[in-house]
Amino acid sequence: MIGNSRRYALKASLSAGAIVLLDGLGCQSAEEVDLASVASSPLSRPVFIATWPFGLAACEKSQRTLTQGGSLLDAVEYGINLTELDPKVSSVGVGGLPNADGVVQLDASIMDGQRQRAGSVAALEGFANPISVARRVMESTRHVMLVGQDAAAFAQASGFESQELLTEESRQAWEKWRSNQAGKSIGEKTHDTIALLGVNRDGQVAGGCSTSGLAFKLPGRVGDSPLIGSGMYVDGEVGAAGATGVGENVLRYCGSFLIVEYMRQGMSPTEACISAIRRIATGDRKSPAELSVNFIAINKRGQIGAAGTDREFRCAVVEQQRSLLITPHMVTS
Ligand code: SD4
Repeated sequence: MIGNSRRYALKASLSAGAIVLLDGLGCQSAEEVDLASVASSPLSRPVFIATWPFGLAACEKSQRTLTQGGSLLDAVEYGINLTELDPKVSSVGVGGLPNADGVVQLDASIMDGQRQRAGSVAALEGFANPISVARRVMESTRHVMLVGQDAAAFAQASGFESQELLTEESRQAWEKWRSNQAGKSIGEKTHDTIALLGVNRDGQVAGGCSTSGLAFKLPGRVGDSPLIGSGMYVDGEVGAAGATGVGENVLRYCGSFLIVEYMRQGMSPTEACISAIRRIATGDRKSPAELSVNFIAINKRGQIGAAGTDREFRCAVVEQQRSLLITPHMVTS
C-alpha cells in the first residue's frame, strides 16, 4: 500500500488544468498541470518543488518562510518540518511506519548550495524533526553525518525535545504486518519520502529530504535519503535533485548526484531524471517498472523536472502565487 500519497493523488486526479481542492494536504487548492506545460522553461523564482502531493503544503510553507524574511535554508527546513509533524503522513516523521521491531527510525539530509555544506542523520529515534537535527549537524559541527543513538544524543544535547513517534495508527499497521508477515518480504511499497528543493530569487539553491524509510525495514537499515548525493544533492552552480522510492535502487547509483551532473552537462531537469532512471535500469538489467525510483530536479534558473517509475508518483511545485500538482514523466519500459 502506498498510503498517503495514493490517497492524496486520487483526490487530485482530475483533468489537466483543473483547479482541484486538496483536502488533507493542509493547503487550499492547486492547479493540476502536465509536466510539459511547466518544465520547458524556467518558472518565476523563487520556486520550490517537492515529492508527492503532501509536498504541496510543505512548498507553500517554504514560500511563506521566504516571504516573511526567512533564509532559503529556513524555507527548506520549515517546509519539511510541516510534513514531519503531520501524523497522517505515514512515511515521514511523527506517524511514520516503524521498522520490523516496531521502532520508528528516521533518516534526513539537508544541503546548501552556497558553500556545498551538508548535514544528515540516519536511524534517528525519538525526534520528530530529523531535518532540523541534520541542519544542526551541518551548522554546528565539523561533520556531515551522525547516526543512531549518537545522533539522538546529539539532538538531545542540542536542545531538541524527544517524543514518541509511533502513533496508534502506525502501531496497528505494524501489528498487522507482524501477524501477516511470516514468509513474506519487507513491504517495499510502503514508502513516500519528502524531498524538497528550492531556488530563491537570486538563483541560490538548497534542498532537503526526510523519511521513515521503507516500512518494517530491518532495524539499522539506512536508505538513500540521508546519503548526500543519493536521496538528495545540491550544487550551487547547477541545481538540485531529490529522490523517493526504494532507496537501495537509488543509493547504488548516487542517483541525485548523477542527475545534477547530467544537468551540468546540459540536460534539462526532466531529461536528467529520465537518464538517471535509464542508467539504473541498464545497470540492474531490469525494466524501470521493477525499480520504484522517482526523482525531482530543479536548475538554478528555476526550471523544474521530474520522472519516475511508479504510476502514482506526483510532485508539487510552488512558484510565486501558483501551486501546482504535476504528473511527472513516467519511465516504465
Ligand atoms: C528509503 N527512499 O528509505 C526512501 C523511502 C522513500 O518514498 O522514498 N520513500 O528507501
